Amino acid sequence: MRRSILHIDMDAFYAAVEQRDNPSLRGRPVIVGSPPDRRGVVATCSYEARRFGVRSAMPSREAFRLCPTAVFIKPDMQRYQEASVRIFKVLECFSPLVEPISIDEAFLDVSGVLRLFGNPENIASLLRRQIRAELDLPASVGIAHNKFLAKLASEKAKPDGVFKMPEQREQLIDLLGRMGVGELWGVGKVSRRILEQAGFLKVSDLQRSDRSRLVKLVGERFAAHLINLSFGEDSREVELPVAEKSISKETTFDEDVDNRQFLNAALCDLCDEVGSRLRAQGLMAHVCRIKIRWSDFNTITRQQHFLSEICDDFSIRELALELFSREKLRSSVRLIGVGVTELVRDQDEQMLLFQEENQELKKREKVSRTVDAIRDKLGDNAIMRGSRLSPGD
Ligand code: DCP
Ligand code: MG
Repeated sequence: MRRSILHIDMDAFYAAVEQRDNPSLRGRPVIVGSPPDRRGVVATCSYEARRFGVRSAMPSREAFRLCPTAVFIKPDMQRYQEASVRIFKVLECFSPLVEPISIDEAFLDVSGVLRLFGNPENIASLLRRQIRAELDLPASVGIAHNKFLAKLASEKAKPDGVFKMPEQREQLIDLLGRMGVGELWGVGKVSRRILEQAGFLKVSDLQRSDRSRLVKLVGERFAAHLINLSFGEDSREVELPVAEKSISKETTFDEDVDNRQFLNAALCDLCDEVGSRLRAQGLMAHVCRIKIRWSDFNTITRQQHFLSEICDDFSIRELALELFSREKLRSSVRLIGVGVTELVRDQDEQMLLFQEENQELKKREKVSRTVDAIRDKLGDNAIMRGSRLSPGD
């Protein structure tokens, strides 16, 4: 049985919240992000500003050059977060299977509620109407039988619309075929360049490709991934959010410690434990946090995002040690701890496979998993990892 999947994504989310709360901004180009006279980037902008070529992640200075009449607004995350919580409450009225993807985006599997609410088009329109009524914000919804296609559909639905992917196979293949390879899930800048240089410009080039040639170019797994996507196939399921909010481990010393080398080593051990729990649960983490309790019981925490989601020990060590190195040892340390938060399921691994920056990460993950396996078999002390930060060191 085919599933019915909706992908919902709010339109120009931060900017829409600003326009809602300040009517004088409606209908005008609004840019949320750094001010134009500072270094920093655009978080998002209203569709009025997009007409001038302004985009997310563009330097604010450049945005100002493209659209000098725009109103620049500093982000107010708390208000966006509040709106997000209310949006997810609405989504949960329609299906128990809601997978949050970001602050303004989610997948819904509505296969089980069709009898209750009608067909997916009907659910999409009810849902958009309810978000409008309760939050006064525009949302777009894509409908399809899998996640990949539903996400493409919501892009086509924007702004403030609904789009359903064609059900007929020929029509679907034709629609996909006209897309650029860079629009496929998991194709980043690097893989796009490699594909294009080899003559794979459009998705139709992948559909028609000789499989072995593609395998030679990008490897077995990524080739399979690309071919599946080029025919609109994607077997990922809508998954509920990860229940566990964080994984952490701390240690209190028998006597307070002021030797940084000793503390670094203790921190590394904790990182490895956190890493192996993360992997054992099939999770990836976005944020690393350390905790230090000084001898006077004062306690601080410091945290930072990883460059991308990770689940290997080396990345945790690297960031934890860096966070720790920024702290002066004002007094001796009573307790030290490390944790990871903003956890997600380790399900997007193919997506990372082929991007250069991720090859090192993959290597780190492989080494970490090998160590897990050996420790499982032979006990925790079977391998000492020492203080290496990278498998190649
Ligand atoms: N965001 C950000 N930096 C980015 C991209 C996005 O801070 N590089 C923030 C601002 C967006 C929000 O996340 O409002 C949601 O991201 P989307 O990619 O969904 O973008 P928008 O909702 O703003 O616009 P769209 O209508 O294209 O979805
Ligand atoms: Mg959005």
